[in-house]
Amino acid sequence: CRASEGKPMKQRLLVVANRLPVSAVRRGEDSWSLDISAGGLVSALLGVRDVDAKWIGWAGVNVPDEVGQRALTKALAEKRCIPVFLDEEIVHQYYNGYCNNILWPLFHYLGLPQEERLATTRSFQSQFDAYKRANQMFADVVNQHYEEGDVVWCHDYHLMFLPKCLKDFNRRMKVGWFLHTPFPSSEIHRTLPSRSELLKSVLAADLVGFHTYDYARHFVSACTRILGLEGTPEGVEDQGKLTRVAAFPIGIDSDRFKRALELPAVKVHINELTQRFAGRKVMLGVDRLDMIKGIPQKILAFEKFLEENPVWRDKVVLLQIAVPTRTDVPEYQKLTSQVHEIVGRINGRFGTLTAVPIHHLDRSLDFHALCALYAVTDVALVTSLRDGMNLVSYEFVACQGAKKGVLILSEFAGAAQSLGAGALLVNPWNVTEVANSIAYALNMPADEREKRHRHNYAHVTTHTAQDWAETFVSELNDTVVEAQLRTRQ
Ligand code: ADQ
Repeated sequence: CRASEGKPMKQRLLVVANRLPVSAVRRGEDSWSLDISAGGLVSALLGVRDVDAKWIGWAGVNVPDEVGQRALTKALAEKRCIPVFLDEEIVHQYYNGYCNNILWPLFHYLGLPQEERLATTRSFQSQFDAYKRANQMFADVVNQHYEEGDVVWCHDYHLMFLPKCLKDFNRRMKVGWFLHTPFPSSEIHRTLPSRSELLKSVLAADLVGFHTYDYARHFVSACTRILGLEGTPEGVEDQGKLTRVAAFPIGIDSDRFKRALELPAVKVHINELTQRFAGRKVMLGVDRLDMIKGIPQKILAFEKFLEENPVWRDKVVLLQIAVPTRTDVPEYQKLTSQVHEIVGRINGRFGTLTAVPIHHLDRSLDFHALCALYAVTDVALVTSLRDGMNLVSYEFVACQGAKKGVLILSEFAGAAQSLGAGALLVNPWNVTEVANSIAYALNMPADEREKRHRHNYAHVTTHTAQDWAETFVSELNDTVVEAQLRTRQ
C-alpha cells in the first residue's frame, strides 16, 4: 500500500470480469437506471479488508452512440464500475461464439461442437480472433485506469487472453487470473485448436487460481504436456519465470443468508411453504437451465425413485427451480423442451387430482423467496454433470441451521471436495444410484442427518467468499514480491 501523509492507503484492486455486476436499462438519450446485483463476487469483494475495489467489464447492453456511452460511464462511476463497450458483432463472435459455444462446453467435458473441430474452419478462427480482440479491448480499459501498485484480478474463461495483453503493456503490473469453471483434463484441453496460445496467455499472469486442486493439476499437466514446460510444486516454470498455480475454493457470504432467515417477511414465507407442503417431504433443485446442471438426469432419477418406492408417491414433492439462460440458442431451447416433456410425463404418471410430484418453474426467484425455499427443504438435489464449484449446495447448507436436511451432491461438482463428508455423493449419470440415494436421504436417521449437516455447516460458515477473495489478493501480492526478490538475486 502507498502511504500519504503517514496514513497507509487502501490497496487499489481492479476486478476485471466479462460482466459488470449491474443491469443497465436506458431511460433516455443520456439517462440510465442501474440495478446492482448482490451476487457472490460483489459481496466477496465488499468483505475484503483494506482494499479499494473497482470493477471493469461489459454492462451487457449495446450502446452504439457516444452520448449514451458517456452517460452510462458517468452513472456507472458512482457504483465503482467502469464499462467496456462491445458492439453486437463482437458480442456475437466473442461471447456467444468462442466463450459460450466453444470454451464453456469444452471445459465441462461436453467436447467441441462438431462443425468447429477443424482449426482451419472460418467460424472457429473468426471467433477466436474476436475473442482476442475483445480481450484486448478489456485490456485497453484496464490500462487507462491502472495506477502503479494496483492489483489486477481477471476472472474466468472469457478473459484467458487478458493476462498476456496486460503484461505486454506493463510487465510490472500485478496480474492474477481465476477460473470459475473446471479446468478439464489435459487430454480434453488438447483438442482445442487454440490450446497453446490460450495456455501461454494465462501463464503471463503472476498467480493462476482454480476452485480445486484437481483443476490446478489439470492446468499444470496441460502446460507440461502441450507446451513442454516444467511443472514445479508451486506452479509452472518457463525460462526462469514462475507462474504460481494454486487452488482457492470459493465460498458464500453465509451471514447474508442467516440474516435473511431472521426477517419477518422471510419467516412468513417459510410458514406459507410449510403449510402448503404439510405431510410431504420437500426435495429441491435450483439451477440455471444449462446442460452442465444435469436437470433431465435428476428428474429421471426422481421418476425411478417413485417407481421403486410406491409408499413415498404421495409423501414427497420435488421443486425444481430453473432459471432460463441463453434462450436464443437452439441447444438450450431443446433442453427446455426436453425437461418440460419429462416433467409432464412424470406428473401425468404419478400425479393425482390434488397433487403432482414435480413443480417445475422456469424462472429466477428473488433472494428472500430462495432463502425460504432452502429453509423448508428436506433434501437438496445438486446433480451437475460438471460444475466448477456450485454455490447452490453452499446456500442450501447455510439455510438449514434448524432443519438439518440432506444434501445429495454430484461427485463432479467442485463442492464435492469440500462438502463430500457431509453430503451423499452420487454419479449424476447413474440414475439408479441417484434414485437409491433419494430413498436413503428420505429415510436417514436424525442423528446421521445432524452429524452430516454439522460438518457441512462448519465448512460453509468458516470458508466464506470474503476469505476466498482476501486469500487470493494477499497471495497475489506475496507472489509478486517473491518474484521480484528472485529476479534481484
Ligand atoms: P453458476 O454456473 O452460475 O456459476 P452456481 O455456483 O450454482 O452456478 O451459482 C448460481 C447462483 O445463481 C447461486 O447463487 C444461486 O442462488 C443463483 N440461482 C440459480 N438458480 C436460481 C434461481 N432459479 N433463482 C434465483 N437464483 C438462482 C459459476 C460456475 C460455478 C461456480 C460459480 C462461482 O459454473 O461452478 O460455483 O461460478 O465461482
